[in-house]
Formats: sequence, structure tokens, C-alpha cells
Amino acid sequence: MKYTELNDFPADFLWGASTSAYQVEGGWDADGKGKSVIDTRDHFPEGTTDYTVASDHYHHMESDVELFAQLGLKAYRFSIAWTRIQPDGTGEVNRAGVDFYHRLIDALNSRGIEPIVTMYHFDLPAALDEEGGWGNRATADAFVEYARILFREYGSKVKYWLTINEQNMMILHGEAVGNTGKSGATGKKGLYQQNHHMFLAQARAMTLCHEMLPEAKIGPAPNIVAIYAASSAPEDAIAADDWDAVRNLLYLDLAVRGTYHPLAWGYLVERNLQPEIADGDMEILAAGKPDFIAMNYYATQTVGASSGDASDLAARKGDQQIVRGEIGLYKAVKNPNLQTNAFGWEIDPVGCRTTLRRIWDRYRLPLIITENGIGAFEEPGEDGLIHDDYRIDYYRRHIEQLQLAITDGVDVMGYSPWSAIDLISTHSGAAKRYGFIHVNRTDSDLRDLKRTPKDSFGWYRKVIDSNGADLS
Ligand code: BGP
Repeated sequence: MKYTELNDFPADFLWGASTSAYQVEGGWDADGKGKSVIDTRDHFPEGTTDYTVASDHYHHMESDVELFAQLGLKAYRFSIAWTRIQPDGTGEVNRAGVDFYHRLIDALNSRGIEPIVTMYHFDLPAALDEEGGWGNRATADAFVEYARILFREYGSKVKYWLTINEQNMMILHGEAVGNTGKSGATGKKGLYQQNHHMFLAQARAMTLCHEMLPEAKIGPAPNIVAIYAASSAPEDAIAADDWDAVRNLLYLDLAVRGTYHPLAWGYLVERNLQPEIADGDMEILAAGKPDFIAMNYYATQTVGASSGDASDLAARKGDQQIVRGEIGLYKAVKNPNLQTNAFGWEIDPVGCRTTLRRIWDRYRLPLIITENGIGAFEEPGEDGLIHDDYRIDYYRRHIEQLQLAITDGVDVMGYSPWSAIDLISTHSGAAKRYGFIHVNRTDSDLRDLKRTPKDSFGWYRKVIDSNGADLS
């Protein structure tokens, strides 16, 4: 629908920016931190750095937060490294690690920046991984114990909590996000058992949060994108619905309704991938209720009917955004209406509106975008600055669509793009940059790690100052 007038962004809209611990912090073994699966990972794409230093935010925290304040952020979404809090993932608490996040949260609050805390962003403690990781039900118990520590320590200072970042990508693209494969069987059946245990952990953490912190709000943070049918052929519509169920709705229905989405469950049974569900599990899942849905949105996906043979599979590697197809389920199709970024990810601002509308329509819970952004190769020009007009253009077009979604009646409570500052990409090392702030390092050379605002920094500041009214 086209409107003659658009609704304003709500006065308390959370204009944010995001990072995750392992991608930004460095200090991988500082002050008693234990190893996570990211630290024990031994496969990195050729030529890319590991995460030992990252952007060294651990040692630049105060000045980074000062820059975030200059950026005008109303919110900052970051993750807590479980292994700083509990080096072995269970038992002993590491006071120095706990204190680091106290200092970070205090620094944010003192500048009026709302902390949005992701409890777990891909970096499972290696000690738990050794014991079978998410394949082991005990990891769900460990997560709840860890959640209790976080709520006790930070509950009086943090209102917004995110449980697990992109659980759907950990299941669908575990390789890409650093799973070591030690967490139980790597076969799909094992992965769906891990998935089930993560849902139990999440539901129990949500219930615990509401018990311990009645004022706090908690929600899941999957990667959600609208799925388009490749054509008006009815069979393509079926394939789009099927993939939507397996990629998106499986994760949202369990988080919100505590039930397995019927199409997704049918898919699991048909392929003999269904997890074992113990007595009482469905009650635990039903009891855990989110207050909002956080979602990471990068681009829609387009799919067609399966041919039922290997021709369903595209000759490319899949990742969070690039679909390959799955024999008997759907065929991945390139959307001829969309351009791609330098890394082959499609760019679809209108799809952001579509995604928000669909999720609001289905769940009627407030929504917040906790990731959205454009990865790019960037080197400072002769003036020493990054002129990232493509990033400004990307954000402008997405924020326009957010406002349209709000005018459509969707309750969007915030927008927290990826990323606040340059950090190490999940796939492509230091060369794939997302930040409003440039960090002077490369994959092979740590240089001086100096921070320099990019052009998008001043632009986003203006957007925030005008509460989304000035996108020029
Ligand atoms: C999401 C992850 C982030 C981040 C982002 C960009 O899936 O939650 O951690 O990495 O994708 O992905 P990449 O770094 O692979 O470009």
C-alpha cells in the first residue's frame, strides 16, 4: 500500500547498533576467560584472521562507548561471552569477567544508552562442547545456571535480554558460524536434537527471567527473512511455505507458542530427523513466553518447487543468507529484481517491510531488528577517511521501509544495525567490514587498531537526532 502520510517513529524508538563478543572483544584469554568453541575452532577461510584480538574492544571499551555516545545511540546490542562469566561453562564464576560487563553496562547507562544483552552468540564454552555441547541435555541446565548469574548480576541495570543469537543459523549453517562438530553428532538428526535442547534452554531462561526480573523483557533473536515464491506457479508457493516453515517458523513457533510448527515437524518426521522429546519438555516449552521478538534481517530468499533430484542444489556454498536448495524441499532461485553486495548477499529493503508485516501478523509481539547491514571491503582514502555512501544508501532504504511497516501498523520498537564498529566477520575475516567506525587493522596486520568514524557515522547520528525524520 502507498500512503499519503507516514506515521512517525515512536518517541522511545530504540535506535541502536550491534556487535557480538567474539567478533569485537579480543582479549580471548584475558583475566581468566575460558576457551569457547570460537577459540578452539581450527577451520578459518583462507587468509582470514582468527578472533584472538578482533577489534580489541576488551581493552578499548571506555573509549568505544564514548564513540557510541557521540554516534547518538539510544541502545547498544552486545553479547556476553559465557566463558568470561564461567570459564568452563558451569560452576566457578570468574569475577574479573563479570566486572568487565558491569563496567560496560555502567558506561552505557551513564550515557543514556540502553543495553540490549544477547546471552549467547555462537560462542559455547569449549568445556561444554567437550561434554557433547548442545547434544547433551545437561548443556540446557548449564545455560539456565548461567542465565541466573546474568540476571542476578545485571538484572537491576539491564531491561532488554536476548536469549540465543540465530539458533536457526547454528542448525542450518553450523559450519559457517563456527560449530566444531563436537557438540554431538554432526548429522542432521543430531543437529535437530541440539536444536530441541536449545529451545528448552531458551524457554527455561525466559521463565526464569520473568520470575527474577518482573520488569525485564526477554526474547529470542533468530535470523528471519521473508521467503518469496520464484513465480506464481502454485508449486512454487508450496515450496516457499515449506522453506519458510523449516527456516523461520520452526524457530519462532517454538519460541512464542512452545509448539513445533506442523509443516516443520512433518519435514522432520519424513526425513527421520525428529528429536527425542522427553516427558515434560512440551510443558517447559509452552511455559516460556517472550515479551518481544528480535530478529536479524539481511535479505529475503527466493525459492521454487523442488525437482526432487540434485538439480535442486545451486552450485554455490550456502551461508546465513545464501540458500543452496534442498533435495525434495525447494530449489534456490536467484531473484532477478535484487542487486547483491560485494559478497553475493542480496539487498532487499522492501523485503524488510514484508518480513516485519508477516511476523507481526502471525505473533502480534513487538519486533526489533537486531541486525541489518552491508559488508564491504574498505580502505581509507587519501584523506584517511572511509566514504561509505553505499552504507548510507543501504540504511536509508531500510529505514524508509521500517517507517512504512510502522505505518502499516506493525509494532516495531527498535532498529539495531550491524555493526556499531568494525569487527571480524563470521565468514570473511577482517576484510568484510560493517561498522559505523573504522578499526585500523587487516587480517594479517594488527596496525594500531585506531578508531575513525566513517561518513555513515555522521549520517546515522542525524537520523537518530531527528528520530528518523531526516534521512538526507
Ligand atoms: C549474522 C551473525 C553475526 C554477523 C552477521 C554478518 O548471521 O549473527 O554474528 O556475523 O551475520 O555475517 P558475516 O560476518 O558472515 O558477514
